Amino acid sequence: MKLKIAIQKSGRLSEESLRLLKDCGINVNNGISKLKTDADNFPIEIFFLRDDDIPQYIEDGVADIGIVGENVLLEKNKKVKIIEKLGFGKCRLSIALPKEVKYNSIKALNGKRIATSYSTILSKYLKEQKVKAEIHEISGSVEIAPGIGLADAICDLVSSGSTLFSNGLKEVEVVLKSEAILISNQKLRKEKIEILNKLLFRIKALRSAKNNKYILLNAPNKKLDTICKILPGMKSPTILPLAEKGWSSVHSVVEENQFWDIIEKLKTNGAQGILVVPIEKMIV
Ligand code: PRT
Ligand code: ZN
Repeated sequence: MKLKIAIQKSGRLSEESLRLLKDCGINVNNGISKLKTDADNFPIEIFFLRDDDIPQYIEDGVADIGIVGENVLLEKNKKVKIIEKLGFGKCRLSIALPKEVKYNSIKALNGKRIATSYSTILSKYLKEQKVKAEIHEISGSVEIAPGIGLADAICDLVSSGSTLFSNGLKEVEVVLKSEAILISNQKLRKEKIEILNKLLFRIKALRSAKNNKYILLNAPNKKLDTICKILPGMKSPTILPLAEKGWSSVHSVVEENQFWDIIEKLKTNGAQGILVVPIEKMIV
């Protein structure tokens, strides 16, 4: 029994989707030159598809799980289960206007023509915002629509903003924030759920590792109590005596977002020779 995973064949999510599998210790055979492949050390089969097709394949059970942008899933509106946000492929779906057009509030979009490839998401958003605009569905190069007189505004994905900028457009509303997500068929068999859980265990270990750092420092023994209180750690810090009398080495794990606060407190409380090391995998 193998778990079938669908990932994007070639595009912005391809490389990171494959890297995620690799970081989970899965040796993918061949790579994306084929339609599908497998792994020699994990019961998984990998399908390489266009991202737009992935939600449908998963709803139908052709693939069991898949990686797509939330934007694609919401647009396609298929019946699948969202398992996990993956932290890459981050972007936003935004409405943009030619930069010289005045814009005070969303009401300014009433009666306007908006070009987009995301008509489902956009029409839902406009309805919520009580705006009546005309949606012009186009499949690509949305950013040129105002320039050629096809529309007054666009609704498209933005990451750095440079595409908007170089087309003389300004971002005025964020409709959706998106990132790559792991989705699954709603009725996976028990054996497949077991494989999925194994994969999720590994994905979570990677994420914990990314959000945490291993920290080593030296401290005078008389300060150890204070220093241990500053360090949250997984359980409690490890303390090893140094060759120099009266000093110890303290090892612990700190969260990335508390990191600078903790380092400052450690320093003011006598810690020296602080080393911070990335963690590759972390099982809590
Ligand atoms: O061939 P296939 O159909 O599989 O690929 P695709 O061309 O439809 O998708 P692709 O590879 O462009 O994007 C795949 C997914 O990556 C999207 O569904 C998003 O979830 C995510 N993503 C993240 C982005 C961007 N960032 C992004 N910037 N998708 C597209 N863009 C485009 C955007 O459409 C615009 O043209 O990049 C341009 C804007 O980028 P900036 O940096 O200039 O703002
Ligand atoms: Zn696509």
